[in-house]
Amino acid sequence: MRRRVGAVAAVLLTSALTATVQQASATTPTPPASPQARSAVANRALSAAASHTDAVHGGAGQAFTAADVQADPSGITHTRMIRTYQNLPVLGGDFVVHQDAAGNWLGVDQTLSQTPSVSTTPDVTAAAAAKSAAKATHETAQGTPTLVVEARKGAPRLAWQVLTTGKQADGTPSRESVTVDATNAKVLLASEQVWTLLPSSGTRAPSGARPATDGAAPQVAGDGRSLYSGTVPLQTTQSGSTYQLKDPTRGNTYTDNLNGGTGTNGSPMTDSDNHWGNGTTSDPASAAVDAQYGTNQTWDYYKSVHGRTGIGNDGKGSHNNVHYSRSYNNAFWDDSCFCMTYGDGDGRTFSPLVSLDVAGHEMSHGVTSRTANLTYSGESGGLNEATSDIFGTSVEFNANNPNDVGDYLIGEEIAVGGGALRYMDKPSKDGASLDCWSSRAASVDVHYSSGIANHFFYLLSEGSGAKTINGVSYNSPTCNSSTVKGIGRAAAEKIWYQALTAHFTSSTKYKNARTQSLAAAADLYGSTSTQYQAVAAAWSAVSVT
Ligand SMILES: [Ca+2]
Ligand SMILES: [Ca+2]
Ligand SMILES: [Ca+2]
Ligand SMILES: [Zn+2]
Repeated sequence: MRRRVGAVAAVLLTSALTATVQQASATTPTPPASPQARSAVANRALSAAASHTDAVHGGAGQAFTAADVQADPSGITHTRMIRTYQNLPVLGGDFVVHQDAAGNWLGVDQTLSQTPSVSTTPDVTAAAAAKSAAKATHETAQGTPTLVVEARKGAPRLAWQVLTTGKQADGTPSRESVTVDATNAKVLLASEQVWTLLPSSGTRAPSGARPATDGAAPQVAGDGRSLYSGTVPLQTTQSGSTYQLKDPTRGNTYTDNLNGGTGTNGSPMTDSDNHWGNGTTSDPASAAVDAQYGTNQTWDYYKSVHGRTGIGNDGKGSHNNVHYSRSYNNAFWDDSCFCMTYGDGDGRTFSPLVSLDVAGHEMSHGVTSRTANLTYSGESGGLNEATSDIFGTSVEFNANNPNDVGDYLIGEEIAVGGGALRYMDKPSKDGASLDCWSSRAASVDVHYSSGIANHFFYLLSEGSGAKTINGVSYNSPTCNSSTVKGIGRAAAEKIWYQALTAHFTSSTKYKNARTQSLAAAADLYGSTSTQYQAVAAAWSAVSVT
C-alpha cells in the first residue's frame, strides 16, 4: 500500500517486514495479534507521522515504512519506522511513533535532528568510495556501493555505503558497513555487522573466583551431558535410526559442527541413541549440547518473560555453529546467516565459549538487530553490547540451573582460571570497562562502553553497595555518591526490553537511553511509580543525566 499525505509518502510493507503486535505486559504477555491488527496500527502510525511533519523532521522526498509494531496492555502502540529520502535509505533516520489506544499522537523517539535536504548526485564515484572504505578498514570491498543519506553523524549528507569483508584481529570474520562522504571520499562511519562476545583485539585474562556444583539428570525424550549446565533435556528430530540436534518445538533451532572450519554451515550434529555428549570436551557433542541448551533457554526466556517468539518474533529458529576454527577465544552473532558461532577457546584463557550467558548474549544480538538495530560503533554500540549482557544474564537467572547459577558476571563458566569476562556490579573490575559515563564512551571498544549500561542495570535491579546473591558477592559503587535502591531484576529486565523494542533507535546514545528507558518505565508502571524514579536514580548514579 502506498499513500501520500501532504509532502510525505507513506509506504507500508507488512509481508516482508517484521511488523508484529505484542504485549509488553509487566504481568502476562499475550500472543501477537492478527496481521490485520498489525496493519491497522501501522497505517494509523503512518498517517500520524504524515500529519506531524515537524515532529518527525519529515519533508519533501521522504517516505516511511513501518518495520515493527508493538502494543502495550494499556493500548499504547509503538510503531518503528524506517525513512528514505529520494528513495535512498536514511541511516539514523529511523524513529518510533507512540500513540494511545484511540490513536492520539503521544510523541516520537528519534535521533535525527534536522530534515534531510541533500543533493542525490555524488561528486565521488562508487569505485573511489569503495577504495576509500577498503583502505580505512584494511578489508576488501564487496559488490557495488549504494547511495545512502548518512544521518548518524551530524547533519544528514549524501554518502556511499560500502560493504567490506575480512578478518578481525582474533580471526572473527568481519563484515563492515562503511559510509563514505559522496562529496569528498572521507570515511564517515564504519560499523561491524558481526557482533562478538569479546573485543576482537585480543582477550584479557579474567580474574577472581567462581563456584561450581553438580546436578542430577532430568529424563525426557532426549538429553545431553553439557560442559557447564549438567545433564539437560533436549528436543531433537528423528530421521530414520538417527537423531539430529534440531528442536521442532523452538522453531527448528539446530546446532552444526564446524569441526575446526570457519564457515557458517557445518555438518549437522547427529546421534544414534538421543543421549548427547559426555560432559567433557573429549566428545565434540558436549559443547553442542551447551549451545543447543543455551538457545533453548534463551528462546524460553523471551517467550515466557517478554511474549516474544524467537529472535525475530516470528517463530523462526536460528542456528548454532560449534567448534569454530582452532583455539578461537570468542563467539559471535552474524545476522547474515541468522546464526551464532562459538569457539572452543585456547584451553588456557577460555574453555569452549558455549555457556548459558554467552548463548543468551549472542542470541540477544539477534533480537537487537530485529528491533532497535543499534549501530555497532560508538555509544550505540555500547548499548548494543550491554543489551546482550543484560539479557544473557537474565536468561541465566531465568534458567535456574544449579550447575550455572544466576549471577551478574559474564562468562564465569568459561574462564579457565576463574573470574569472569565482565562484572555488571562494577564493570571496571575487568580492567577496561567504564563504570560511569564520560566522553570516552564514544571512543572505547563497544565491549567497554557497555559497562555504563551494565552498571545501570545492576543498580536498577539490586541497588548500590554490598550484596550476596546465589553465593556470589557484589559491591556496586555509584558515580555520584548516591545510594540507589534496586527494584528487582524482574522489573528492570521488562523496562530494558520495553526500551529496546519500543523506544531505542539505531543511533540511540546514553543521553537518549536515559530518556527512552524512562519512557519505557512510564509505559509499564507510570511516570510517578517507584520503578520510574529508580530508573532516573540509576542513570544518575552512572553519570548519565
Ligand atoms: Ca549418544
Ligand atoms: Ca552463572
Ligand atoms: Ca553469568
Ligand atoms: Zn556481543
